[in-house]
Amino acid sequence: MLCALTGCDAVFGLGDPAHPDAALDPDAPDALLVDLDEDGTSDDIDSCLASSEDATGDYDIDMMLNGVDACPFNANPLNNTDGDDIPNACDPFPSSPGDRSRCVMTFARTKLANALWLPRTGEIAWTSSPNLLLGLPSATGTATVIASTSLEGEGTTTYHAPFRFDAHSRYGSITLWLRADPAAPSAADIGCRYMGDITNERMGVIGPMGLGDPKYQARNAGVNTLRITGSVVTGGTTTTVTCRFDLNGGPVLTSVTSEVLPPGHAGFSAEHWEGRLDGLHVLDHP
Ligand SMILES: [Ca+2]
Ligand SMILES: [Ca+2]
Ligand SMILES: [Ca+2]
Ligand SMILES: [Ca+2]
Repeated sequence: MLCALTGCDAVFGLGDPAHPDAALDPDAPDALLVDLDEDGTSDDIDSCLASSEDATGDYDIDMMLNGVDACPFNANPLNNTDGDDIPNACDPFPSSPGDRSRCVMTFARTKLANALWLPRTGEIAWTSSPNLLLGLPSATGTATVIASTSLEGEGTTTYHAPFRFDAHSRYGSITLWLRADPAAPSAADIGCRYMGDITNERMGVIGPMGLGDPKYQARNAGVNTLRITGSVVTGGTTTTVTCRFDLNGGPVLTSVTSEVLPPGHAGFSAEHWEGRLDGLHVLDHP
């Protein structure tokens, strides 16, 4: 059982069936705060801001609903080297047990998506329609949304994001932000960026020092699906940031660098290119 140790409800924030009104307990601190996903658990103690439809969908059509599928975007992964709850195909640390699925978002409820993913000042919002977020930058602009609240869990937090994109030009980028300033682009923003230039595609950690440890790949006009897996350690000062890129299901390229971690929230940017995001799987590793 995927949820035997922690309980699916706890991991997915579906509420405590033994204490259905726990979030409304007047003695609880910060009770009656915002409850974006309307599951009865206020955002400040809700480990997963996703709708019930997100949990009951089956993105990869493997007969395991998203809410209990430890690998929600990969059907029937076979191997699990470390024997933890997460199969290798979507395990950010496949030889280190302890990874846990924290939340699966598929943006099924547009009202929730619009409340959680807010545009940055001066940038274009991603639009939500059922089951995707769409980033449509202008010819010269950037479309960015940043989560209105932190999605980080204990220890290391990993974001696994399957993008589709349409590269109209040689120049453009898709970025998964690990921590970014919700108010405005900042030199301290850090994330995982895939970008095209005239001759190559580059991918790596984007952070205060620029694109750290970039990996290069010859241009391939046929690339149109991209999975970015980015991990960040919570609460550290200088630590390791890992970005993993999987292009069209092909070779996995990994970029690792050490950064001073700024405060900030997860988000997404599309520059020049149209980006579509089908879902977001958040994992933690206490
Ligand atoms: Ca909630
Ligand atoms: Ca599934
Ligand atoms: Ca594993
Ligand atoms: Ca692991």
